[in-house]
Amino acid sequence: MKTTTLLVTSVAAVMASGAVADRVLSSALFEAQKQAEALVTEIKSAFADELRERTIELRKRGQEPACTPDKLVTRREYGTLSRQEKLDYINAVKCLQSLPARTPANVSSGAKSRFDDFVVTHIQQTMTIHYTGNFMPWHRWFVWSYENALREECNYTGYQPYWDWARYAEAPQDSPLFDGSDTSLGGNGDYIPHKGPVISPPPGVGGGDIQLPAGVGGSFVTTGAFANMTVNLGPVGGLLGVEPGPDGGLGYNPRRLKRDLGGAMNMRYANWTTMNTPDFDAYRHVSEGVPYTAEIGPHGGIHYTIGGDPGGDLFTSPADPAFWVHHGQMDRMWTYWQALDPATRKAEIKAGNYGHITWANDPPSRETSLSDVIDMGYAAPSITIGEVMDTTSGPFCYFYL
Ligand SMILES: *[C@@H]1O[C@H](CO)[C@@H](O)[C@H](O)[C@H]1NC(C)=O
Ligand SMILES: *[C@@H]1O[C@H](CO)[C@@H](O)[C@H](O)[C@H]1NC(C)=O
Ligand SMILES: *[C@@H]1O[C@H](CO)[C@@H](O)[C@H](O)[C@H]1NC(C)=O
Ligand SMILES: *[C@@H]1O[C@H](CO)[C@@H](O)[C@H](O)[C@H]1NC(C)=O
Ligand SMILES: [Cu+2]
Repeated sequence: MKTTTLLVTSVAAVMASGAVADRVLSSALFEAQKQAEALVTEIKSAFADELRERTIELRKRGQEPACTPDKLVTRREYGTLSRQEKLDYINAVKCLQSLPARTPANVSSGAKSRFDDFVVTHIQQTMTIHYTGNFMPWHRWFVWSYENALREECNYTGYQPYWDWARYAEAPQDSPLFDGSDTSLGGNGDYIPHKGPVISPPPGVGGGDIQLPAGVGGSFVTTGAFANMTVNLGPVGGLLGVEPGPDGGLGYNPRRLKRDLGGAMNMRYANWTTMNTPDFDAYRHVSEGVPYTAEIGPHGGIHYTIGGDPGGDLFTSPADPAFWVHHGQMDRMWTYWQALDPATRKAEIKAGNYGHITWANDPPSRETSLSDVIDMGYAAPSITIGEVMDTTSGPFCYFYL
């Protein structure tokens, strides 16, 4: 993997040119993206070798592995799907939004659909699944469970697509994901003059208010496949000036989807620097930044790039269909980073102050363990962290193109 290490360094070097004048920024970004793609090619080939060797090794010992190269499925970038594949995905999400909720009304009276079951699970656990040791595995299982519901309950035959942030960083609103066409996941919000969001710590969490850059939308999504979509749950909090909905956000609060996509936030936070980190602690701190400082990493940066309501709400964000392609990319990054050193990184969960069961270890708590349960509530079955560390074993057999 020596060549890969070299390449990672040069990707970071090109990315570091983000401070140059706007005029040349485009070509620097283009170069960075090209180098990132070269890195991905190397990771994929190393990954394929590893899976093939592991399969041969296990068969020699008389075992038949559940995940073999011929059974491996791939998740793809949304923009690379065919028109029909995009429509199939959109229709499956709409199907999930039309199936009845499994969450009892006395748990969440706002949960009206199977789609909402996932939102409830996220709202209820927000404070114990972010800046905690379970963050990456929890969201991996969350996205897989959603993909599985689309397939099992809505006859979707594809796989969860992802959003390659850096690919469209200058204008995500014009990307195939959000361009407002009938194959987009809904367009940007209609433009209204506005200031960017101010993120504000939830009760009990340290840090101050942070002003973020504005996007070029801000109001209702009125175009594309999710035009005028109804959001049932939330808001809960995280943004200054947002009042919680009924029952702390779990009550019924129908309103129209808003977004505030734009290049400013995306350009500031979307890059591949995570690939260059030596251990999970460093990876997590680059990916998620430090809460309630301006360094919110690509994870937070892209959540606020979607912005609006519920996209800008830390708790309710999965109620925007864009959440799922963002977290697809989050999982893709982690999967690639793991593939750079599989033996260590598929076993690694220690992450300094982000490796505990409380938000940034505040208040201090024990370290997260591989045997800890990932609880999906009414959305899907639960599992342990140890079972989801590898996308090619346990319940999984997938990789990213
Ligand atoms: C909701 O109602 C069911 C019975 O309908 C009951 O078993 C359950 O304990 C209730 N849950 C809550 C959170 O009140
Ligand atoms: C999925 O396909 C099965 C078998 O054809 C059918 O019975 C079911 O209604 C379909 N489900 C949905 C949500 O379309
Ligand atoms: C969405 O709502 C807007 C404003 O009310 C309306 O002009 C538009 O036709 C609606 N679009 C769809 C697809 O319903
Ligand atoms: C990548 O983005 C992060 C914010 O997400 C930023 O702190 C970092 O400096 C960027 N790295 C490069 C090399 O531009
Ligand atoms: Cu989350």
